[in-house]
Amino acid sequence: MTQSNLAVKDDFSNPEIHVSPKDGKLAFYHIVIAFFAFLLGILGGLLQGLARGGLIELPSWLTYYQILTAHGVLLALVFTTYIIFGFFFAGMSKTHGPFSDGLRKLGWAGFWLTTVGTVMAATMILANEASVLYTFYAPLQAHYIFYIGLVLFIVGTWLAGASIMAHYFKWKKQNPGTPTPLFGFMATATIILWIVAGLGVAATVLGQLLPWSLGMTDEINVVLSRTLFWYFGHPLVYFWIMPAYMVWYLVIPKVIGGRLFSGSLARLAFVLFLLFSIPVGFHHQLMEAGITEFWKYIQTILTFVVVVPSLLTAFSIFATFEQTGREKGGKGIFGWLKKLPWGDVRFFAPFMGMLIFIPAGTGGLINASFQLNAVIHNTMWVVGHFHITVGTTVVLTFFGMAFWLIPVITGRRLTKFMNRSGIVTTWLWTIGMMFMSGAMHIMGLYGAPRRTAYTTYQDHPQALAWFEGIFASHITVALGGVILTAAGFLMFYNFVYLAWFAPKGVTEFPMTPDPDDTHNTPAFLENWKLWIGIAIALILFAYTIPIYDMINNAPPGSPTFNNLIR
Ligand code: HAS
Ligand code: CU
Repeated sequence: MTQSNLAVKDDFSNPEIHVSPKDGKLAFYHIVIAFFAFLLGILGGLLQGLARGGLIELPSWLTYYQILTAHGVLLALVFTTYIIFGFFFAGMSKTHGPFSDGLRKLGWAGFWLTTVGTVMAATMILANEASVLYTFYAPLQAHYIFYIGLVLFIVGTWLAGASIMAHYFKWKKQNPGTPTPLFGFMATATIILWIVAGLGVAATVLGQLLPWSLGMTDEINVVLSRTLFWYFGHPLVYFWIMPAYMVWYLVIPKVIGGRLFSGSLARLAFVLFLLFSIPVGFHHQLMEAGITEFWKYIQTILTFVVVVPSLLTAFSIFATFEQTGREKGGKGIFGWLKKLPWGDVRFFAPFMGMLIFIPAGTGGLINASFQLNAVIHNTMWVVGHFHITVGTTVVLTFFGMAFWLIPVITGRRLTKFMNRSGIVTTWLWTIGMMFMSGAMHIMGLYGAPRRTAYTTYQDHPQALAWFEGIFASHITVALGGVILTAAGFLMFYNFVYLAWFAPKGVTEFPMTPDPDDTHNTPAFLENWKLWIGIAIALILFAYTIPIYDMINNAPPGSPTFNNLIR
């Protein structure tokens, strides 16, 4: 960083301690892959929205399920994972100092392994040899290269995760008796969650799907493979939301010129996520045979427990907003709201994400309620639910983050023009999602199934109605999809500009200092052995007997069913 760069000032610059350039490079590579996956992913979304609404016909060499798989894998798995690790590497470098050469190399090894896995899986999807959707449910079968790709992807993220955790624990060892920086604490909780969850994918892929796709077995235990998938699949959604919460807890207070309400509460929330996010996968299988109602009931209760840390988060962030707004002179019940920096994309995009998470999280509570799950399971409602949770709350938070993180690591400036472009992107994304996800929710209540290509079910009146409503039809979904695609293109442009074309300079890495209550943080919150132990105990409690039953009382296995691909 040169003196002349430091002299360039605008609203967002702040010559503070920076991410070390070598760590920044590792973070940057992650973010580049994330946004290219994003671009391809949204193109898939557009095609599939138009095709499902009957507005276009796909060419014979491209199938609906192939695009659906590409869309889900590229956005839900690739975009999220890469941007999260990019954020973690940069944030750890900023808050815990530069990585040692050894640990950085481990991070790179993880990056390359994950990338090789991604390329293998993506190639098979493009070749129409793996149109198994992002949940890769058996008995749909993919090419064995797809499964090997998945394993490499997971193991690669474990290596990257190990590098981050080792960096954190090194700090902890060097500073005995001191509470660790919140960023490292939260990143570590998220990574432990991810590693423990990934064991489920490793188990089903290595123990079931891979041997089966290699022809070593003819049949597969479907309920077992789905259970192992959801053992991973639910913590997966927390792996997405926890880094978004990290932005809310650690970045937003700084951006709005305030301080975090409470550090201990934030730590407690993350410990609760670690404990209760995993033993809850059955809430995705409430309508499935082969799991007794008792175990569904237990996991449903645990699901309602894992809502608590999200409510703690809502409280903390709301309190931070009010505290800051009042400190800045906001009066009356809501006067403090006016003091928030509405014109700053670093705040505005995540804020829209938070706002939408209120109905989105409420939808989650509906899903988790057994009787209501019977109404919405396997309908478009669920697709609506995940487009406003991960597709809006998480994605808008990551958009907001990109506007400072990318220029920080590329040594550029976030300009006012880019800030405005970000605000427009946020509005477009939100409006597109209102149409699309709103229509999906309503159509789901009218019985429109998910995971289906264009069909009118032989012109059945009920199915035809799904194409007619003004506010709730496949046409509305497609319209929302077009607006979303426009927003997505704009975001990709923002990314390219911030990465390679913005003026050189210094952009602030907004990171709130650990709050005043940090020295009062109860020491047991830092006791990782205790939390990992309890997490494992809860998992064993919730899963041992049902999995034992699935294996020992298994019905005949299912033969391969692949008519989606052909
Ligand atoms: Fe979910 C299905 C239950 C949260 C993602 N979910 C899915 C699927 C995905 C997904 C991808 O029980 C589909 C998987 C598939 O392909 O089949 N979900 C829940 C519950 C929660 C929940 C109970 N989901 C999420 C999050 C996701 C996500 C987060 C991604 C990031 N979900 C389900 C169930 C299913 C399901 C069933 C299966 C359905 C089926 O049958 O297939 C809870 O964690 C939600 C708790 C959150 C809240 C909201 C708190 C509000 C906050 C915002 C505060 C706002 C502020 C601003 C501070 C209760 C934190 C205020 C300021 C102002 C000025 C107003
Ligand atoms: Cu879930």
